Amino acid sequence: MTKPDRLPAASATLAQAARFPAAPAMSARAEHDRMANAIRALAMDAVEAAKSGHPGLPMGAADIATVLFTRFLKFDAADPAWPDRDRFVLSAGHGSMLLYALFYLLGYDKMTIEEIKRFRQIGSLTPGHPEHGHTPGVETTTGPLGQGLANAVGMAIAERHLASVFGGDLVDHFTYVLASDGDLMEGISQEAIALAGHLKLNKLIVLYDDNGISIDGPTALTDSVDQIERFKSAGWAASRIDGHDPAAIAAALEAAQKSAAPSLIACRTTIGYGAPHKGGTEKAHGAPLGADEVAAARARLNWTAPAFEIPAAILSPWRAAGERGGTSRLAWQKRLAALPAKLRAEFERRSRGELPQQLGEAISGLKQKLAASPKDMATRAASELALDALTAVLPEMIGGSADLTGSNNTRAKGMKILNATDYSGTFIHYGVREHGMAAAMNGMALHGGIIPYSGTFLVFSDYCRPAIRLAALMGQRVIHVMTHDSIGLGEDGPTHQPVEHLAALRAIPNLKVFRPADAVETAECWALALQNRNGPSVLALTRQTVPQLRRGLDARNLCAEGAYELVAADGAAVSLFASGSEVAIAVEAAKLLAARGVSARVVSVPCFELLLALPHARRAAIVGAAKIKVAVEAGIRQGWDAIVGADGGFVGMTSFGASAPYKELYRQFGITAEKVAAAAALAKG
Ligand SMILES: Cc1ncc(C[n+]2csc(CCOP(=O)(O)OP(=O)(O)O)c2C)c(N)n1
Repeated sequence: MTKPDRLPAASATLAQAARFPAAPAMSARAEHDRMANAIRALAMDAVEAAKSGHPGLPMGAADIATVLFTRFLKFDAADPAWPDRDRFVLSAGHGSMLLYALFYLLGYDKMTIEEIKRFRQIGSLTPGHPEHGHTPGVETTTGPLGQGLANAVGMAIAERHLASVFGGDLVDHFTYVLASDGDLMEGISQEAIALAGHLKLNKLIVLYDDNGISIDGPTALTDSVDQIERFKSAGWAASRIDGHDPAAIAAALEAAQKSAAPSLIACRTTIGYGAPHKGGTEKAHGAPLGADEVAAARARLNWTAPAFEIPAAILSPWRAAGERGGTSRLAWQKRLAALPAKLRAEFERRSRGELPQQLGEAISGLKQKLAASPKDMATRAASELALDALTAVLPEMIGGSADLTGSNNTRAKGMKILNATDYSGTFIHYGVREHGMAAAMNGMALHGGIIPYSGTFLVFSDYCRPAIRLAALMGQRVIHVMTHDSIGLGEDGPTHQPVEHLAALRAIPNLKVFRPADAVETAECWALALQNRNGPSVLALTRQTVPQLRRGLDARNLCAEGAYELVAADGAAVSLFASGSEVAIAVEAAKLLAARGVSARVVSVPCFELLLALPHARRAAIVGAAKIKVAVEAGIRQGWDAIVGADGGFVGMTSFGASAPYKELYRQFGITAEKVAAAAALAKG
């Protein structure tokens, strides 16, 4: 059954007749064609004006988008952030003009025709690829192919989970994706579809723009995968239709909405549909069509309006479609208002991404326990302790691991598994799918109502990196627990021992990399990661036991400034800086130096980004005035110069590690208190 908010465009048009100039009577098909051609015209015009961009996808997918947005998608142009809207992810972000044209036609407030004319220009709402947080209505930043599809899996997980927690009256929406050949060629797509099929995310509907063309030419050059069979084998419902036939598109969408499995609709389309010479070829993919071809396409499409002009008779049904969901939204708001006050407040708190008050108590309770009975333990184990306390008061935390649960210590006490038979769980076994996990987490965070955290080895941050980068770009709170953070993992050897990873992660703007030294710092870093609302965090944690260095109780979060003096020394001649497991080595080195009559202080540096963001004077005070500075970290030096200076000493790694018990490795690679003391003696003051 068609839901009330999924009225055919023609009926919606009637409802709006009073507000827009009357449209001449025309058949539903003719109206559909004209509406779809409006997308095509805007895409051609904007790309032409920008002298760059991708007209092919918007022109090819215009029919799909028209049917979806005018008849199926639950949304309200007046409130692009309405929590229970259907999500639409344009995974093939190069086709951004499809979204911008839709937003303009549907009447999204900020998307004026001026913005369309400024496609790809500085400060416009129409950047080259869709950017979440920049353009209202863009659900996720896309461009790196495959990511959007995997984000959508996370959104669909979030929807099922929140529906099971808050009920279908409050959370009940579909997640739609438009994916291209490139999206489906990327490896991440396999992780994403396998996970979605396994979790039976039946409200996830992927429309595949099956045009058989990519940049180098026909996809037959490189690909012979049967996508229908591929998706079916992953547990999806999959069908193929003519992507230019509105009736077929609608029928497939109706079937997909009723499916018990996620759905793939492979829509056979012609890239650059309407362009008589370049359409159907790679020439329509990523360059302006050129004045002659645009003129020929206008003629072919029977589009007579001047550039950037949409006739009122065509704009009218589009604008009506933009308002179609208004009633649904109001009804939803009423249902929200009618909820018991406590439940409503909790839903609203979670939707806003606000942390509960109990967070502070949970962290201070843990710190009190650790002060009362100090514990030497691996920081991964300390993280589990923290998670036991945190997940008890933050039900929005959804944890997981990429098949390393026991090693990452990410499943806290009492956490139920989220699976296809029970979406109310809060722990996800992602399988050996680090990239898919990281991208799905982005989707959960973007959906709202959830704080996702993961688990894998730090060395596999490389497998997550493209998604972490996008989380940073989008300012999303996702938290990656990455254990086995150095040669300290020992016998697994150099394949598993991160060396360059801390530096590589610290290079990503807006990502916070925490490397706590002991159980107390781990609790503090967890609090900071949760409070880091506008960006992702990585917690780099040890496999091996480290001593509890913070013995007294300090109510303040000493990690909040990124670094602090752990061991003071009167008139220190030397400052030793270290992170994580090497802080204890620095403390031992300070003792050696003291025994030799050299006064040395120790600064623990759990987070570069927080330290380097401090006002200069504060940072200088923490770094201190000692002439000799030495840093120690079981990774490469890169990045430390910002703290110790180019002339400062450094004890760490300059090569890959090796396979051996970890204490031997520290000796072998010279990361010892003795070497740190020696480096202090050598360092220039
Ligand atoms: C991860 C990644 N690799 C490469 C690119 C560059 N790129 C943009 S579009 C595209 C492929 C285009 O083919 P398709 O996905 O079929 O899109 P269509 O030509 O149908 O628009 C490529 C390789 C990218 N955006 N992301």
